[in-house]
Amino acid sequence: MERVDFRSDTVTLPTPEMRAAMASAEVGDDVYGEDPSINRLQNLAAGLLGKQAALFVPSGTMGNLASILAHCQRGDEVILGDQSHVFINEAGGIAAFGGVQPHTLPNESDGTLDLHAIECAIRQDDVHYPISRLIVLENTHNRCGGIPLTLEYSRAVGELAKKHGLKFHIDGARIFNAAVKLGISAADLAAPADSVTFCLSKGLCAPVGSVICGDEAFITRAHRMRKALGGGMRQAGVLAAAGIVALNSMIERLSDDHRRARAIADGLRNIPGLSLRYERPATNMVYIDFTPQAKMDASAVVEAMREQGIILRASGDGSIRLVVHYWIDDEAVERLLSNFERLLRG
Ligand code: TLP
Repeated sequence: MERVDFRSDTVTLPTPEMRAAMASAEVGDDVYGEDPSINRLQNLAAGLLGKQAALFVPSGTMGNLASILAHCQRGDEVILGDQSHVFINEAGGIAAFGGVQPHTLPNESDGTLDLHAIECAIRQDDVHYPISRLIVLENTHNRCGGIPLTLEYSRAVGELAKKHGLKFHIDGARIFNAAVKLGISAADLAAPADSVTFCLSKGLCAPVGSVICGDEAFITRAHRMRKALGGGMRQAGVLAAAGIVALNSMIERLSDDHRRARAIADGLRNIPGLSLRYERPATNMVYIDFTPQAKMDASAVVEAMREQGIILRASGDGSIRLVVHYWIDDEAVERLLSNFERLLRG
């Protein structure tokens, strides 16, 4: 029985084309800046995101951390969403390693932060207060259903940041999902921000790595932070080679993942005991809650599905997030739906 894994798009395995590129990648010592594949990936990424420069890092978490450390000093404050990955899922790194204080605002259900609330959160120049230095947004927003933040909203935040002399970073782990969904370029979406991190190892299928993009001076500082965090790698061109394939051939097809996520939502909508947290998935994620009338709860469903080779994960709050990616085809969607029907209706 073929195993299909809906836990995350982080589970994606490299494609055969990526494996071939990795096997034949030209490499050198990247700490000396001498890895031709990494240099090629960084140039390609900077061009796609419309920024002056880029830096390859081992993970999205390190990308966000190195970026925030490059923007902030100890004691500075960063304004970000209370549902953001940086705040919830990055082990408190900005506080632990940077002495940076998170100032959280409630994420609206569409992943945005209220503009007026951001403005009110910016500290006055007073010795009692930390210095407001940075705004961080997430696009697409993972915990808000994988929703893309619009260009208009990103521009409004960019203008607000400028007006108050703050920096603006986008955790764009899935910024290409957002760009494909909105039908605009990732460069347009990134333009209002000073820096953006995006991941190669999620929907784009590369085995390892993320890229930070920004202007030359920012990337120089982020480079130093990456070294301090132990993220200076040597012949990592074998990884960058897969990333180049990802950027050249895996972006446009993300719309297939979005179509399949919608098909999953359509199939689950009328199953008794389930409720969709977001009626129409915008990108590649479907969040489902279980009502008290459900025949089984989330963890029982996860166990029963595993016996059928369908790998899911229940969250602590009793919901399940289903994530669609390159290795989920139409047949996998059908299998998932028929098993939900069997378990909860049958
Ligand atoms: N997200 C993972 C888990 O950590 C929750 C997932 O399965 O979705 N920003 C965003 C918005 C992310 O969703 C993630 C990973 C990251 C950053 C971190 O990327 P990695 O895992 O490469 O450190």
